[in-house]
Amino acid sequence: MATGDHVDYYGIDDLLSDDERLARDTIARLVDRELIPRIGRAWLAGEFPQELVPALGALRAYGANLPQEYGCAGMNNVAYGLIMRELERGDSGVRSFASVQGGLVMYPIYEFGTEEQRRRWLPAMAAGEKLGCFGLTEPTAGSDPAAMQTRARRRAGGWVITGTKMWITNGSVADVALVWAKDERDEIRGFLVDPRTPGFTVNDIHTKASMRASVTSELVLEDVEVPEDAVLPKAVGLGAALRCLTQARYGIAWGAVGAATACYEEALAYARGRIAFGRPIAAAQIIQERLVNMLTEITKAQLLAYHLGRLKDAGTMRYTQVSLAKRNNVRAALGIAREARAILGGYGITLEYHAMRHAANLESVDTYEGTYDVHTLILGRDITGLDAFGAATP
Ligand code: TGC
Ligand code: FAD
Repeated sequence: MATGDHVDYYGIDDLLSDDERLARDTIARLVDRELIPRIGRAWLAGEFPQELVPALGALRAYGANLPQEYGCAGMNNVAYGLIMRELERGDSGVRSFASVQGGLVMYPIYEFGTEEQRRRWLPAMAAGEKLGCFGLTEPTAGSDPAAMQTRARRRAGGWVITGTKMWITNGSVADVALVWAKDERDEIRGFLVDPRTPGFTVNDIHTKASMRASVTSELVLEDVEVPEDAVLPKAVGLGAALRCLTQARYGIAWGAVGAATACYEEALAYARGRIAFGRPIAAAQIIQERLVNMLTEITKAQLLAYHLGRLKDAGTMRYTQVSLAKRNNVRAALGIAREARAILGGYGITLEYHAMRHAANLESVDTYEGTYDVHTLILGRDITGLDAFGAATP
């Protein structure tokens, strides 16, 4: 299916450039042919569809909004968002993989790294030849990353890092881990760590009932020695880590629209064909109301993502605006996935259909990259000027 055929009640397609449509349709074709037919089985088996990694690299889908001089696609942020949307129409785990690779590892290398670090990593990561993970969260510090306990101590010629990172997407497939740690002055800094370094252990988390087609790991660092050139020189302070999150959250705001689209379209098609009480269930007022509510939420989410993209391309986007879109679009998609599951009746709980898988995945998306509550408090602080997070409340 060409993606121009997907739900677009307000004609947002007309606002896109040819290049943006091309980026969208190229990824959409891959998702339709290579991902959707096999994702249910991979998800059930708890397998990340690794075979897509080089294909997405060949299409320059990783870090697609970074410059061409580093082997990236050099697209604008709307095109990048459309790529995230199409990937998540397939599966949130696959979008997650690409978000982490591009938004959480390539972006900080580009933004905070040396020219040598950029040249070493970005072309290979854009091609999918090298993979990255981003270690910020810890077992006892998720919403409040400033409370991290991982430490980096200076030694002659480099640093020694000790700590544990939890829930790390791409952990065991990564060639490089961006690990955030506090230095001796309690300053948070970012380090590019080779997972093969002695003292670095990766344990995959196998008990997930969500994001099953994504690799999620614990990273344990016990006196891991890294050279001086492992540090990202401009990644200093919590603000640097949070700037990376803004990139990934931006992609999630778009991605959630993809998952919601898949669920809505599946439910609409099913409702038209499913006969109950002698007529299609789509003829029932309650089903129509549900579908209309889903369509309305998708349309609102599409408009938020689209305009956020234009703001980002204009260089005026604020991170609080990203919070609003991430919070709204993910929660809306979660509601749409649950409604779609209900319209599908008993069939809706199987993996032959997609709604249940999307709903289960979206539980993670609602939590990671700042929970719904955390984004409420970020926005609450922005509009009231009062901090409701914790002890620092004035
Ligand atoms: P706070 O005072 O708010 O911030 C410190 C400095 O950073 C600035 N800032 C940001 N800058 C850019 N983007 C953002 N999103 C920013 N948020 C804050 C802020 O202006 C400040 O600058 P300055 O110059 O005044 O120093 O620090 P806080 O400790 O009060 O932070 C609280 C809070 C809740 C905002 C923050 O810690 C937070 O966002 N918590 C949620 C943690 C989170 O989202 N973790 C995600 C881990 S990665 C992940 O989940 C990957 S999932 C896979 C995938 O992405 O697909
Ligand atoms: P907590 O912070 O303990 O929150 C628990 C609950 O308390 C939540 O409902 C939260 O909203 C609420 N809460 C917390 N503080 C407040 C407050 N002040 N007021 C009101 N309510 C509050 N992290 C990475 O660093 N890299 C990754 O690649 C990564 N990938 C992930 C992949 C998956 C599948 C998942 C599930 C998580 C991933 N994470 C990753 C971690 C994710 O970012 C965290 O789970 C998230 O930030 C929440 O932290 P937490 O789990 O510690 O929950």
